[in-house]
Amino acid sequence: MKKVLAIAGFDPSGWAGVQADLRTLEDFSVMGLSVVTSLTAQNRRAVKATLHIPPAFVRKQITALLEEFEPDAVKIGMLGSAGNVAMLVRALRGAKLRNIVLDPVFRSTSGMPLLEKRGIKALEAMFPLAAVVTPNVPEASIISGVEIKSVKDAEEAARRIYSLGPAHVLVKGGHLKGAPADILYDGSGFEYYGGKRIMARREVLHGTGCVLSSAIAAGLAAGEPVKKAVRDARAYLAEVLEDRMRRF
Ligand code: PXL
Repeated sequence: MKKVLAIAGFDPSGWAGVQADLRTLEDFSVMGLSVVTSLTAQNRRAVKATLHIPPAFVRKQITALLEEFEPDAVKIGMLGSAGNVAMLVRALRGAKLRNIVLDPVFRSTSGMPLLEKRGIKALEAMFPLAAVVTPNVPEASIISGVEIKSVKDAEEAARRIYSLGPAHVLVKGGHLKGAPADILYDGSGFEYYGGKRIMARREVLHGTGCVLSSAIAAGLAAGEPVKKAVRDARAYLAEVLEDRMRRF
């Protein structure tokens, strides 16, 4: 069985963070391993507080898992502190982990910082290790310095983020007006993923970035190329959202 290591925060609602990651990985029939970087107190509407796990303890979680398991892919989400970012860059390099999907989580929709300011800058050292980075529009703006109002702006942001070293950049267009378009850049061309906008309550949309990046990691673990892993992950997320709207 293929294995994916998810390194992310803990959300007590279970809709985001490592619990969402594990549920997604289970749906893709891959074994999920998870390391918690930060505890949050939140419901689906707002994050009330965070408690970042000290880097030395996050490292112990990773070391313990790598002693027994060899992950086929890694999903990285909320990291909390600059110290966690720096530690993880060293750990990823040292363990020669591959198929790294980096979701740069900076802030909750409700406005709570999920990564310290210094951590945002430090995260750039992780980009060259990533098979794909998956910023949404606000995150892509912060990383690239491009104010994104259109798909053209998103393309420029993707080019600039690519220059920081990841093999692929997926800018998720959900925050843009109009029909949502995600764009994937591999240094030579763009792949466009369109679709109809799924009109869901904010609660139902909570944690969608976590689900998408885990689903991409599951595809990479199974040996899929990034383009196909992204296509399959988006189809899976659409199914998850339809199901959530029916049931929750
Ligand atoms: O979706 C961003 C996110 C990621 N990880 C954790 C979160 C959130 C948003 O609240 O709590 C743990």
